[in-house]
This record gives sequence, structure tokens and C-alpha cells, in this order.
Amino acid sequence: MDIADRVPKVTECTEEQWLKSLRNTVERVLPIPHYQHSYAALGVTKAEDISSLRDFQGLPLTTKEDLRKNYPFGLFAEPLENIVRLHASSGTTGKPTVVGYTSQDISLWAKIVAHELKRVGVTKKDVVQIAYGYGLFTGGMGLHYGCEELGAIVVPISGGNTARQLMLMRDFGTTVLACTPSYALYLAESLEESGISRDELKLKIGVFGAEPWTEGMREQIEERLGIKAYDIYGLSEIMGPGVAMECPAQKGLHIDEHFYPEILDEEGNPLPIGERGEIVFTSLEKEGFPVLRYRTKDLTTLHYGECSCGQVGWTMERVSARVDDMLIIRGVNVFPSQVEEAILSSGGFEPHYLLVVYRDGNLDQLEVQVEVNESSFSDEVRELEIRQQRLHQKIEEILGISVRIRLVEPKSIPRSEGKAIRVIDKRNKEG
Ligand code: DLL
Repeated sequence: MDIADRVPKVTECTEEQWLKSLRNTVERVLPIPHYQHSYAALGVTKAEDISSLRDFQGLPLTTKEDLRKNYPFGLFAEPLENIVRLHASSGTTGKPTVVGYTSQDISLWAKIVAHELKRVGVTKKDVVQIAYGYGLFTGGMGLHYGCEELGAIVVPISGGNTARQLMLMRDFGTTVLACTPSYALYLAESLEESGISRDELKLKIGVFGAEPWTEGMREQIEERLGIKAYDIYGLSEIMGPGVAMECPAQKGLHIDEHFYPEILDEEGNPLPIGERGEIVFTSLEKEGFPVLRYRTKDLTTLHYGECSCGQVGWTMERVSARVDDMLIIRGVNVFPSQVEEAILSSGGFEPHYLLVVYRDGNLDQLEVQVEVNESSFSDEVRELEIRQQRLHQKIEEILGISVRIRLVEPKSIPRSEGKAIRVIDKRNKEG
């Protein structure tokens, strides 16, 4: 597939403009030994050697493994005295991936997030409760600086302590909630059980991301909290939250113009616009940790054009899954989001579920544990059996394999205060 065909000709100068920005990043990374060595092998020793987008697409991809090999600071493009902040990936195994920001990077990041928040109606009059974790994770600080740039009032509460979150939400008149969608749902559920009524709250907007969530989940959150819920996407290796975010149209996430996206197939070949694959980003302005053709492992579809909000540019569909999250059950690819979709469209269940994968003899088995909602829980056993049967059928239709459904009591699946854990894979442990 020819890269030149992939680039939409929205304006005559688009390709030239991108090329100029991409060359800037090439120039920035060339002094870094990791990039220098692999580029030299391709005959690229200066930015001018990249004379087309096709040349650019010939440059090697950067992976999480490359970041690990260069741990901690080997891919920084600025001396450490110019770095003012470090963040690190949330990975639980091995060395974390470390990213560094100059003060200009921090200021650019804040401006990007502020612009995105403004687009969904956040103003300096808003009170923003940031319930993303603060720390090495980019969620808390990323939103924090964006809100301050906008002039909004920040409540830097971080994640957890749910009863206190609700009390302050009421007492401070919080209008915007920023956290993971699974935590938003937990807050909604806790609100319903607390003595606080929804009318006592001023909430109107949610800024939710850091994990995959479905349209059904959005409907639940919007209804239960009485807000508009917007999807925000990002990853520490590229910047943090704000690489892309929805606009009021809620028809895809606008990719910020400081990042150049590509979609690749499993072998790393470019896919045409409109096809689903792995999204890869190149940063265009970052100083401390510029990154070229970074493989995110996130699966989505890319579009280019004018949105109904009037903005022209790249949009991406919601990230439904990570390549890593894909389970292979008896040869069939299964993503947790497909199960979530089935659960939420079946009625009678809560959007709290867990996929447990185990081996029965030589066969992989998938058990879907799902919470029955309070009202269905008191139903006759026969009623519950019918529900279970229906869900079984729906999942089989979507996945093409039969799974075991285990209905569990309301509130028995652990709630998350950050990124939700949806899968327990017992196969390796069982050997
Ligand atoms: O999760 C940054 C972030 C914070 C984004 C707050 C949005 C809000 P990491 O910890 O590096 O950074 O994890 C990045 O999380 O590659 C995706 O797999 C996933 N992810 C992030 N946002 C979304 C989203 C932050 N809106 C990884 N939808 C990414 C689906 C998301 N997955």
C-alpha cells in the first residue's frame, strides 16, 4: 500500500506541512544513539534524507522494549539539567518505561489539555475534581496542569476514598469529574447508596479515560450521574492524557495536532484510513522525550476530515482494546470489550464483570462472572436462569464460542479506583 495514497488531500500543503514537522522530530532524535544506529543502517544521517512520507514510513518503529533497553534516560533528547519532570508507565512487570519533560513540554501539554477541556465546555468557572491517580502515572498531573492553564478550580483529590470524594463533590460544588470510567461507575453506585442525593450535586461533565470502555458503559455513567461523559485518550510514552479527546459531538476523538498518527496491521504495514489496526504515534514538538513511530498496541480506526463540530483533522474511534488484552480461547480472539457490550445490551446485569480463563484438560475455557443487578437478584430462580441463558446466547453470537456464565451477587466483584482489572488468566499458572 502506497503511503502517498493514504494521506488525504484535504489541502494541497498538508503532506508538505507534516513532512516538515516530522523532519523536525527526526532531527531531534538523530543525536540519540538508539535512533542514530538504526537510521544510519538505512542511510539516514540527516533530516533532509527524509524527502517524502514514504521515506518516513520506512523508518523503524519504536517499541516499549526499546524504551526498556534504554532505561532510564537513554532516549532523552535533552541533557538532564533541562528536564523538569519524570513520569513512568503503569506496567506491573519488569522495568518501567520512563519519560522526561522539559518546562516547555509541560507547558505544551497543559495547553493541549486546556484546549480539549475548553472544547467540551469547561471554563474557568468550573470546579474540577481530579480523581485520577497523582504520581508517576500521568493522569492526575496531566489533567491538573491542563485545568490550571484554563483557570478552572482544581480539586486534586487523586483516586480512592470514595465517601470523601462524594462529600467534597457536594460541598465544593464540583462540576467536572475526571477519573477512569470504571471509577466513575463506582462513584455513581456509591452515590446511590450514600445519603447524598443527585440534586445536591452540580456535576455536568465527565472526562474519562486511561482504560477501554464501551458506548453502553457511557450510557450508564451519563444516566446515573446526570452528566455528559467524554472520552480522553493518551499514554505516557507520547505525553499522557490529551493525545486525543472527544468533542461535544461524541463521534470520535480528535487527535491533537502535535501528534502524527498511523494505523498498522499486525506485521507493521500501513493500513488505509478507515481500517482497524494498531495506532502508532510520532510526537511533533516534544523536546525532552521525542518519540518516533511509537507502537501503542492500542487497536482503533483512524479517520481524516471535518467533524460536525467544525474541526478538520485526524480523529480516532474509541480504543476498544489493546493488542495485549486479546485472549485466544480455543483459537478464537476475544476482547473484554466484546463481553462488556453483550452484558450491557442484555439487561438485568451490572457493568461489573470478570473474565476468568482456565484450562480444562487440554481445552481453554472462559468463565464470565457478571453481577446481577439488585432488582433482578430478587427474581425467581427461573427468571435468573432465563437471563443467564440469554446472555450465554448473546456472547456466543458475538464471540463465536461457548463460554461459561456465572451470575454473582450484586457488589461482589472488586471495584476499581483506577484502571479496572477485567481478566484473570489462570492458564500459565496451571502450566
Ligand atoms: O493512561 C494516560 C491517561 C490518563 C489517559 C488519564 C487518559 C486519562 P498510561 O498509564 O501510559 O497512560 O496507559 C496508556 O492506557 O496505551 C491505552 O491502552 C489505555 N488508554 C488510555 N486512554 C484510553 C482511552 C494513561 N480513552 C494506555 N480508552 C494506552 C481506552 C485508553 N484505552
